[in-house]
Amino acid sequence: MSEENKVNGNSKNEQLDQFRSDERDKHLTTNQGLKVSEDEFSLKAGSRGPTLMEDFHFREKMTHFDHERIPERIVHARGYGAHGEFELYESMQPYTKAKFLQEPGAKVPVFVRFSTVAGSKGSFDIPRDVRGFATKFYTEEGNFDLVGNNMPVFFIQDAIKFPDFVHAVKPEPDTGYPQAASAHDTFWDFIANNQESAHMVMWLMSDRAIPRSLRMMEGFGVHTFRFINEEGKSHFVKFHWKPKLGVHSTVWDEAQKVNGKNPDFNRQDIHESIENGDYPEWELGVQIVPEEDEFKFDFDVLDPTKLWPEEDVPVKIIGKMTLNRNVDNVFAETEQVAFHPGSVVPGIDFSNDPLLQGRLFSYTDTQLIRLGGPNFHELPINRPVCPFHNNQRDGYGRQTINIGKASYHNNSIAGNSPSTATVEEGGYEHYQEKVEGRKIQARSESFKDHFSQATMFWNSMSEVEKAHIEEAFSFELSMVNDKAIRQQVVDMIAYIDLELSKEVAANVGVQEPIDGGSDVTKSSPALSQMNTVHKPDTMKIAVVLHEGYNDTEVQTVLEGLKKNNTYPTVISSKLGRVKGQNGLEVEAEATFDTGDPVLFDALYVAGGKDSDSDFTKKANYMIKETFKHFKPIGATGEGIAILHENDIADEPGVVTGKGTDDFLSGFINAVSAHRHWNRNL
Ligand code: HDD
Repeated sequence: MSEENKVNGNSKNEQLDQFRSDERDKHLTTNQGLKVSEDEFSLKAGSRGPTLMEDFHFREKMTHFDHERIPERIVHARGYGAHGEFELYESMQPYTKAKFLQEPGAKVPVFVRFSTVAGSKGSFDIPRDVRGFATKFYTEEGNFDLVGNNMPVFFIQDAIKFPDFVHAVKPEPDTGYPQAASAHDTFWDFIANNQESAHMVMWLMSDRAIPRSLRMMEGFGVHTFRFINEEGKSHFVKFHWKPKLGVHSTVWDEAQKVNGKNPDFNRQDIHESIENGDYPEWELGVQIVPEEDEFKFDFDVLDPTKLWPEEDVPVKIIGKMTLNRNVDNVFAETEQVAFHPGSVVPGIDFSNDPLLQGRLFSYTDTQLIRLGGPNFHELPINRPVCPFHNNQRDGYGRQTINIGKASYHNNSIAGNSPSTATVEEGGYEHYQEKVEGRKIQARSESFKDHFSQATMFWNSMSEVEKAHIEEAFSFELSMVNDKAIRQQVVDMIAYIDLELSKEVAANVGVQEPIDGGSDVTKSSPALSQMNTVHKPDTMKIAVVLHEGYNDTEVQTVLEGLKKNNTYPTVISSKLGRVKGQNGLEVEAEATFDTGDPVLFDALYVAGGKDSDSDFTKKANYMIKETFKHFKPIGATGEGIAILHENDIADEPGVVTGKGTDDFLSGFINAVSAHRHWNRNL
């Protein structure tokens, strides 16, 4: 195990250490431990003869290789995982008896897996899609899995529709495309015919669906859960993750280009930030509603297509999660991790949300096929850090060697052990909710308003965000071949906002809706990304220069950028050392071919006295693309002349000057702002 992995007493890390294997400086052996003397040539009858069955090393190596793949997840196949810890700020003792939520300062190890939903494992990182945000807390009372998304609501209200929804969004069965995209007929046909999706579709068309970084998105438990305290009292609770860096997104044109230039953009971004020690952090927030207030809202708290506006039910920040260690092995950890919303600890319980109820079945079922049997809980990444004992036995891949005769309950030969625990001893007791009703397959009346919160979401958006939503609807529906589906969706949007539906109708070649409109005026400012945190930290800056640049200015700017915790990358016509006019040398780490502007958050053009027309042409491309995506641009020295060719020097977020402190602070301010939306484009 590498030294840096020996992090301060993290119990999960210590447990994983028993399973780590470092192959360096070791002999190559078979799986039976036999040292191998030849690994390049199979055993043959003569050097030009046939391979012999007897070659057990060849057979073992090949058989293992042939079985290296397991089924990818039906959804959330493309994931990125990392380890970290959760630290509690404030005791939740009045609300829950969960041990890891009692003592301020208490820490528990966590493992997080982020994911896209629709694409397969080898798809790209920034499709327009929901992101999974699944956290496993390894607590002393067992694993608690918070299996959430980066959007607080969902497409459907009842789990029975999940297979239908997923079939609709996946590549169409008769063609096998499109990959990782909702912009196709079956998805929108599903939406139009299952209008409970209206609110979630607004989120999906918003900038939230194309995050700049996994480190810059919120997470939500989505469903209403319960906190149960020591006295057995229940409160309804919703979970939130709030990123310390704020919520930031790409723009659609940029996202599409990133997917080609670097399909691993998001995973590389978070991997590198952890390696650099810029640990991503989120604060955990809870919204708490006493059980007595269940019916005080104009929506049903059990309906997963509804959120609790933060202005009505404040988010109480109770702790912080820090991701501080990348995985050692993606398959062993990120691929084999098995989440389950039903993994809870005493003090946390479920609500009757019919989507949650169905999920409680689905996750175990999927792991059985995906991980090949009932012993997936024994895989190192899935093991709780507390002991586990029961009478479950055998099955594929069993690792535990249970000793003794008794594997049943009740017994006398083992003194009736393992024994159940009383509630006082930490035994889990399901909340004794009183339930009455007829067995019925129906949607509750209280679940029937599909549009009010969709309109509230729309009302809460800034003009820029609204424009993006309109463009997203227009793009997606333009990809739908069947005009009738386009019409149906536009008619549906009319019930969210009539004006929006008219604009989209005009863009996608269908009739303006006649019916529709909404009288919902409520908005929730917390939903707009405009009201988020703005910091320069970890922003990636492309620094474009050529031989003969102004050494003093470039040096000041490069140092200043680093001091402000941004990541500058020098880009020039070719890799290697680039000389300034007074002999300073900086290393170009990317060329115009590899350092495309869509891969950076901002651009600084320093130019150079010796630059040629090819350099200027490429620098101009960098400027145009960066400008078009509303990102900050700075220029000093010869860079200013190149900038002037574009006639944008007076535009917002464009900073010029000498490489002095003034220029630097202006540029850093522009970088902090992230995007400058009020540009003349
Ligand atoms: Fe799910 C995976 C989140 C509804 C069935 N889901 C999965 C993952 C996340 C979510 C983050 C990836 C876990 C990982 O990284 O391994 N799912 C959600 C959220 C939902 C939701 C926030 C709605 C609020 N899911 C949902 C429903 C069902 C499923 C209604 C089925 C009834 N989800 C699955 C699954 C997956 C899964 C098929 C695929 C792989 C896995 O479970 O382990 O069982």
